Amino acid sequence: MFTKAIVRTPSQSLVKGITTASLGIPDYEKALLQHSDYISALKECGLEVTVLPADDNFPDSTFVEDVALMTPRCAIITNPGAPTRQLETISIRPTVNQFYNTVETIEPPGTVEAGDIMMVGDHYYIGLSERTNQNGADQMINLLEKHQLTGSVVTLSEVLHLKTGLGYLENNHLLACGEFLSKPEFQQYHLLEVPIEEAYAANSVWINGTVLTPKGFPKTLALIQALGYKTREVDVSEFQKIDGGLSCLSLRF
Ligand code: CIR
Repeated sequence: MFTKAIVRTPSQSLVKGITTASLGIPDYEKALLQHSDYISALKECGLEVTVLPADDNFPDSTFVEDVALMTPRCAIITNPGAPTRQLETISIRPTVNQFYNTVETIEPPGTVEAGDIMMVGDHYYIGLSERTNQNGADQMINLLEKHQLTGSVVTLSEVLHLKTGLGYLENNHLLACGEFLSKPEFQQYHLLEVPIEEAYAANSVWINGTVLTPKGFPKTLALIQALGYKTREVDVSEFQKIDGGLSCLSLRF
């Protein structure tokens, strides 16, 4: 169970966030409204939410998930692979320190963005991507093992982050899309195939029995509901325009 979440209000510079999508420029006012509804959804799942102020120096800083990994035993501040995001770690650290006695750090030349990390119980899958390198993944595995947790690497080539294409819904249920459907390491799970036209919805998030899903992906929603989960749709269209998904918008612990 999770009890807390950390989010950061989107900044006006959000419109300059890194993107590979061709969905247009985010509407800032709409993004603020959507972010506020996202916070409501987290609260509905029973989380106490810490809301950090917008930081206009960092267009992507609302995607707090990438700058820290919060485990039940320790927190690990990452070193983002995107050069414009590396200093986001400085402003998240004091907040992480408030909640954890043990805070570890990924050091250069290692890079890790925690959107590349998927937790399944005590095990953490770490995607090797354009943002997370082997050195960073090795450091992450060593730190996890230091705290009696385990990690393993997964290669990926089609998407930004590991969790862009995967969402673990607990109870052995794993949402997967594209290249992840055929990866040997995931065949042990009950794979729920997200249709390629709904690829964005693979990044749905289990929180205390409820699954948050992005609004507008009916096939994936039906797939999740058929398993008996309570669901809550959140419209995050403005974040999708800069490659951000539901999980990226919060640290949950
Ligand atoms: C970026 O490219 O870094 C942001 N525009 C999107 C980050 C999304 N984060 C995530 O998937 N965990």
